[in-house]
Amino acid sequence: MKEVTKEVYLKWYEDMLFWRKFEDKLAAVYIQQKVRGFLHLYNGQEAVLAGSLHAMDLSKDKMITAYRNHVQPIGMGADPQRVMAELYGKGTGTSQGLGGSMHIFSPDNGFYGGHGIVGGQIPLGAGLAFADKYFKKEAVTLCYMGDGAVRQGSFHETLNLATLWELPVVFICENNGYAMGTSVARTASHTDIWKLGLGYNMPCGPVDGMNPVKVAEAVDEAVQRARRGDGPTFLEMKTYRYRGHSMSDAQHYRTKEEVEEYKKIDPITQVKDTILKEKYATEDELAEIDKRVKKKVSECEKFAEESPFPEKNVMYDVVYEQEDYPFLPHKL
Ligand SMILES: Cc1ncc(C[n+]2csc(CCOP(=O)(O)OP(=O)(O)O)c2C)c(N)n1
Ligand SMILES: [Mg+2]
Repeated sequence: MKEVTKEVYLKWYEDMLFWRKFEDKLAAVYIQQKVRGFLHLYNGQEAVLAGSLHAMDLSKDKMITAYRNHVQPIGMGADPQRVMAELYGKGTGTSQGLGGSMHIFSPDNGFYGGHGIVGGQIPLGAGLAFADKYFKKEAVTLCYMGDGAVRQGSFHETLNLATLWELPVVFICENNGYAMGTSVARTASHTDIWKLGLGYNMPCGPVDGMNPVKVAEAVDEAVQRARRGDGPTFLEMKTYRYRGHSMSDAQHYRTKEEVEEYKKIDPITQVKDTILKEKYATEDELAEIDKRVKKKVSECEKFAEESPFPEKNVMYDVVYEQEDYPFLPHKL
């Protein structure tokens, strides 16, 4: 694995803080009804993304996930201003404002969404990996899902074919404890989700999803296995989301104390503690990063606010690949 240097720690700190603050801003503007529809935030789960990115080759590897999907494309290299504009439904957004929260897409950066159907992205992730294998691209797809999604048939059908065809894919379950308001313990007779890989003869295991180093190590091993042609891996990242399922969740299914317990092992705090302990930076230098992050988030907000809404005709132009579809005059 690439060494986890001082620079990596500082990047992790800045990236994770930016993702957290970017989403805090989204929560604030959602309440002002500037962002509409559903909004599922990733706060608490950032180490899974930071560690994964460390193990990926961003020049060719791909990522696909569910609807908790705002910061992944940013991590993959998409312009955060355009991601925020997408959430505002503005014409400058990554999908010209027509996708919105659950459907961020940026294939130029290897990010393939953004899927609202629970488990819907799992066969698609295997499909991306199938194409890369078929065209001998030596690329690996990282396919993320929640703990609720592993109860879907699509998960089991996909794992079966992925091992049979030795596809270059890493399946990553982000077990944040709940599927909406339903705890993992209420959906199966055992809570070791990683063991589902055993039934498909797939290398699998649990990972501390609050620690980016642990995530990077596990994902690196899985990515290398996939890249050398030895097939898929299934990883269960033990993580936690601090906010509700979506913005309209009263969270009656858990206690405030439980949330506070997890905040004690917060990924950003863990990385900050290491930086200070190892003297990679001083408190003052970290404060400078905090200031830079705040400014970047404000710039995203300003860009989204000031961008125009898309022209109405755009909705006809972006749905179909075939340029003359649907054949009838359709412009407004
Ligand atoms: C096929 C399908 N069934 C139900 C829903 C409604 N739904 C949206 S999110 C969700 C929970 C999924 O939980 P999990 O997979 O753990 O992901 P998390 O939200 O925790 O990231 C459900 C049931 C849906 N979107 N799609
Ligand atoms: Mg969940």
